[in-house]
Amino acid sequence: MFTKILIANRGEIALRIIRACQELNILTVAVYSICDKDSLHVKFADEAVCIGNNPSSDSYLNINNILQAAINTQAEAIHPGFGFLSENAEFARQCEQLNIKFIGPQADVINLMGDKNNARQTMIKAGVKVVPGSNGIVRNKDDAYAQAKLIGLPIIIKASAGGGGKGMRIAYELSQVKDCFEKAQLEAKKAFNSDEMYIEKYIENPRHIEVQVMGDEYHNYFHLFERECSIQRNNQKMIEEAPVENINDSTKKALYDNALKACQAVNYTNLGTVEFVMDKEENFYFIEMNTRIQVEHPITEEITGLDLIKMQILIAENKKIPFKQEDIKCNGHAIEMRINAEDPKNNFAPCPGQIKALHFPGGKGIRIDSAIFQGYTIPPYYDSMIAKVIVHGRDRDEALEKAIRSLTEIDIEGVKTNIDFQLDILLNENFLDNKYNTSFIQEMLKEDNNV
Ligand code: MV4
Repeated sequence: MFTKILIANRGEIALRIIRACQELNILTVAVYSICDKDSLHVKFADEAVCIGNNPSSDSYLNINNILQAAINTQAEAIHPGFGFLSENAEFARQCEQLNIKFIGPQADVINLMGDKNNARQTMIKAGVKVVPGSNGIVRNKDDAYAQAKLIGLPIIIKASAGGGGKGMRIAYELSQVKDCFEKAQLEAKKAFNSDEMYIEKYIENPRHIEVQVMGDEYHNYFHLFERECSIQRNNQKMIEEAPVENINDSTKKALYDNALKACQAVNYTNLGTVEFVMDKEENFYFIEMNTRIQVEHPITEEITGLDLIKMQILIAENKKIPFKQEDIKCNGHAIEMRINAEDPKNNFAPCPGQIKALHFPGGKGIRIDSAIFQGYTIPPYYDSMIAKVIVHGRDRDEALEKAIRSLTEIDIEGVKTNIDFQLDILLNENFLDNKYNTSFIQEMLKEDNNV
């Protein structure tokens, strides 16, 4: 058992992890930047250490300062949350070397999955369904052209060091391929200091469906059903649902089998997410694996009844997962809405500032994961997500009803938010009918402009 864990994060996820630790009787160490000194994660943790100035590169991304804080407070483990250092293999490696348990998979696995081309090649070898595409790295524009001819258009050119949508270019015609490749490669070099590119067949207007997985140190692998994450804008998810109600049971079973195969292929430990794109015919393909706990993990908690942060800690303590796959049942339907301090009328520009008044919704099946309060000032240095509203109902209709009511009850004053925009989505006929894919928001905004 751990007696003390350091949480290398801030905001609602830091609170979420502190709460899980408290229920497990584990002491907590918060870390914070200057502007976060009065925040709730500092207040609720047993100890708190300032790790630097406001820019995340000086604080929440500062490996040395965080490790020093862990050493000074004698923390036995570090939970990285999501974002920041959560998928930094170097950080995980340094933790391993200091004999501080990194709560996540091994550094080698983080490293492997962080290289998206490597991940793809590993999955091909393991027999996981991947998108048809290049067999390894595409070196130059002539190579790209030859590959595009073989694969067939449209294609998507991706940076191996990318993921989450950065450094990607789509070519619909052969004549665009060389130009697209050079632009994508230049972007990748700038953003990731790596010019390694690979190419896939572009699946147009796909659904973005992911499977939550976990594995312990004893080669036991579990899936925790799927999440629909197609409501996104610029690769930022806005609404997620679990489970997916309008795909065949045989498709679901195949998704789980592929996700578990991915885990087995790399001896995956701790929690992870296997991402797929799916077309209208329910053909699905592996695209990436995320080696962290995700923002949208609460919807999986709601449908399974499991505490995923506790599972992460238990697995990190080298404990065997104390149940069987058949014991995990999917109950009802959950929806998460990410509330951001941003202005949908100004291209979703972040809106930091002080919360003047605050009222959160409540009732059965309504959960708020947030670290804001009346008088709190949202700093401009970090991302703009300030709350997650998570609802759970017996079925999708009941969850939708709770979702809409929640967003009508919620009141956040002082900063602009995406709440009304979220309501537009929830009340959209296609959304209500569960007929949507990753192009949903883009199409909704297009229609708006035509009025
Ligand atoms: C794709 C794809 C279609 N075909 N790959 C988006 C995030 C990253 N995890 C991978 N992504 C995609 N990969 C193939 N072969 C569609 C997406 C995708 C997307 C891509 C560019 C811009 C916005 C997007 C939104 C959703 C999905």
